[in-house]
Amino acid sequence: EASFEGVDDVAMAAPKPAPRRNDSAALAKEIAEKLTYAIGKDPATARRHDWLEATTLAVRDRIVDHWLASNARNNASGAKRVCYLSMEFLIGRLLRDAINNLGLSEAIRDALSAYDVEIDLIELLEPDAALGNGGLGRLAACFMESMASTGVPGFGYGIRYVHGFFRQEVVDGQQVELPETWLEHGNPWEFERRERAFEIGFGGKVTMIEEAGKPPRQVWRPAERILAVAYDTPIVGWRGARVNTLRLWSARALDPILLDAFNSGDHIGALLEANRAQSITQVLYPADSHLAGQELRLRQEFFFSSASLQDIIRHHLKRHGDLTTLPDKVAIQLNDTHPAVSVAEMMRLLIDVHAMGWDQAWDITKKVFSYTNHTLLPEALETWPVNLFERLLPRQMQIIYAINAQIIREATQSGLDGGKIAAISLIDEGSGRRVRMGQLAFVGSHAINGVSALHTELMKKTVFHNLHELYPERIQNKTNGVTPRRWIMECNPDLTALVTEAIGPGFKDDITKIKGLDALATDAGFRDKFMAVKLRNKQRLAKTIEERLAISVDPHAMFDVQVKRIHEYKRQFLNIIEAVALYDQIRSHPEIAWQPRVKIFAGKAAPSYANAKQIIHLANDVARVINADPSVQNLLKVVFLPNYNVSLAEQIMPAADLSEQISTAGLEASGTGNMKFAMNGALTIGTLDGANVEMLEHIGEDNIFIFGLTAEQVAARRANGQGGREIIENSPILKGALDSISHGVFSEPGRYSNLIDNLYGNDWWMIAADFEAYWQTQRRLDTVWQDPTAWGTKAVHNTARMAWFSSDRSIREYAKDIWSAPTGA
Ligand code: Z16
Repeated sequence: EASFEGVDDVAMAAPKPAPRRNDSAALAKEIAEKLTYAIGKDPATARRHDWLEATTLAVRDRIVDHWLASNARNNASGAKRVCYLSMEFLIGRLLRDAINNLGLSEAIRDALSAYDVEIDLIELLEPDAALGNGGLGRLAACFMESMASTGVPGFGYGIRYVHGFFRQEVVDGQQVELPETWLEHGNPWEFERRERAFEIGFGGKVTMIEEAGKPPRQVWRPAERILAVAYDTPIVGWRGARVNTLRLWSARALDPILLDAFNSGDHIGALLEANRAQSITQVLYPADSHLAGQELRLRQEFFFSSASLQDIIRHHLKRHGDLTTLPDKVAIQLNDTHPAVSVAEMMRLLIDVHAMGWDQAWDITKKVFSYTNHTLLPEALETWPVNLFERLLPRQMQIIYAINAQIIREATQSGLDGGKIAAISLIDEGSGRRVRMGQLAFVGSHAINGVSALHTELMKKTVFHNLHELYPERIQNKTNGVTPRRWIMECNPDLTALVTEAIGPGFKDDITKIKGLDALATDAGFRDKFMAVKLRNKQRLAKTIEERLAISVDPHAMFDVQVKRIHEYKRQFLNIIEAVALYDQIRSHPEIAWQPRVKIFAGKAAPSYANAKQIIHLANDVARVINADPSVQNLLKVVFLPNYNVSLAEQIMPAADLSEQISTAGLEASGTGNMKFAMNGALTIGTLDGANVEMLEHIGEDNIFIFGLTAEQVAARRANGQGGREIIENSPILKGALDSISHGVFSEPGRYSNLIDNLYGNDWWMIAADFEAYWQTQRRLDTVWQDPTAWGTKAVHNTARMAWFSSDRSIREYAKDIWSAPTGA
């Protein structure tokens, strides 16, 4: 080991940093010093980028003070740590988050204005850290912030992708993917820990070693070894009270250049080896709720799992000397099955490396791990071919077989019949032998959770039906949440100021106090101010739409928004069909009091998901035609905003009037965008799916617009294989809309025949089945929109009643029910 230790090893007696002054004059001086001595510029020649970097470094110094103090406190108290293993952390920008949580917003604004620099402009230059696909990755980011805010000693572990989620452009109406390069200008938030590095093996053989006087043991000799190097990013909690660590692993060749090969003249061969190693952490797989299936993906999963576990074990041995106490000191949360190989790798480390017996190792493993499931979609459940697994991870494969044998024994003893035993097996013998990662994560964990009440109940009935019967106490629910710091305070400063003026600042420390707004929903003065904030946010979004797409939209129209990954089950197609139907109806019934709407879409399709790409194409085709038609000019516009990401979401959420959460019931595990919209005062039109069900309970049925088939009805209809033809033929509005799409009103005829044929055929996603209910509910919303008092009252109730969906609440539940970890409050 190198001489310099990482921050988590700071001695208990770390020197107290000199208290820093946080007034604007002191900050102005420090920023200027950073500009001069860290960047080498003076204020006269500095570009905006230089100011961003100087400001970031001045803020970062304050974070580091708190960080070292938090780590020293962790070490002194020996409190249980929570390690959150996630293949994705969809963080977005960090500067505003850090400034807000440190309470420096005003001081930094004033400090920079002394140099004529606007913080609002320079912070836009920070690239998004887009190390995730969507909901799952953003949930991990919200959880990191909430752990720091609620006083949980949390450690995020993941992958430092050089290229995050791809950048999306729309060319001729179609998605084009471009590489994302967030590290291009360096990353001031990360600290490379060169000394914190572990070897990760792949391939090779397992041999049995027998030494005199010792029990025989298995030794894995990998054919290939790669180094995992840690990069740490501090995560600041509310009021800077605690700063936790996000540790991301980067792959490096063990020998950067194979000297033998290099010296013997094979320069290229020597460098190829290094490239091969580094390729593991080059790029994020852009598939959400869909199995990637490539060997490189399995390598990524094992790479970061093994590095994280080795780090956790190293730390524990150093502090506590003995691995039998591991479950008292560490909880490891598996964010989906992506890190599920950790169960087998933990067993290998305990047994092969640390000489523990099987039973004790298995007991410790189950106590340490817990697993969150995020989807029931069969196409998203991870399985790996046994022969691939065996070739890449031969020892882990042996261990999985041994775990399987033990589970099958337990199942047999408990009297489960043969069919049920096949269903719980870790090996799927059906379509070529495959390892089922969900089963592995389940049996290796003491707690398994779903992410909304409905989803958890469906887990018990479907994917984990038989394992639930065998271990009925293991499954529990932990409904998702989102951090109110980023998703109210930072993204909606005008709303934050208004709420502060109305009920005082207490909600910033305790979001449940925002309930105080409920009484003001019927106060005309407050409601007007609330809707005035909404209008200003809409004006800002209208400006962005104008700048990016040259489409002018009226900020007084209803902003009807669906932003999320593009997926058939999320049913953007249903929304587009409704737009087309509305377009037809407005033109054929000009006498009706149609309410002006702007339908806003954004989201990325997985590059290999043809139907999702078609949906993007259709949205853009429909937008082009409708926006150019003078006969509906003031009543309907359709907008597809390219490159949806966290930063764009921060602009969109506060500017929405209507939030579209219209997935086929039973298929959206939770949703989290639904929560962000409602907190910012949008009304929801949605199905009884995921967390919408619980939002209905909290917000009340007068303030949310629920429609469509229930999960049970969807399952029944699917079982009947009814299809959509009869429904379409009996619904002139739906039929008319589908005909306009087919007959070439928006494109050459036939471009979308595949999408349309699917509706007539099996209507798998229940678009035809739910259309009428959706259409009627939209028209009900038109009526409410006509009455600003009614709409405003409901909007205020939404903001007032969403506090339960704070990720602070989720984290406190995990800490209490799953991790047995301390929270500060
Ligand atoms: C993902 O974002 C989600 C599920 C999944 O299997 C894979 C990915 Cl990348 C989402 C769910 O679709 C969504 O309902 C949920 O709110 C989110 O995970 C967080 O739990």
